[in-house]
Amino acid sequence: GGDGHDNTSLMTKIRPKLKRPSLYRVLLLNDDYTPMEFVQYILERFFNKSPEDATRIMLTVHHTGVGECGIYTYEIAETKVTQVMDFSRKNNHPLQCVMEKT
Ligand code: NFA
Repeated sequence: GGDGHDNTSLMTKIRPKLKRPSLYRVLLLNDDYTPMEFVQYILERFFNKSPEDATRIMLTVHHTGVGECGIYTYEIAETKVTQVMDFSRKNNHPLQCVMEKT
């Protein structure tokens, strides 16, 4: 039929209904043991931060308990969290990385 669900009738233009992807904030959480330099390295390696931004974000986490590393679509945010958690565990640091819907 030509009711818009198919492409069989003449003069039917399809406009795919595109939905914007939900966005997720990736956060680092403070702890008493992870070295500051390790957190800065994480921010540079996994979140492509400049050394200056990495220091600023690390200090925000240190002083407030939490800080934003970036905002991504679900799959990318999930990958970042896994990369940070795996790398921290491999280096015997308790650093926690989480994501939250914006
Ligand atoms: N609070 C940690 C320390 O004093 C540093 C840190 C910063 C840890 C940011 C985790 C996140 N060594």
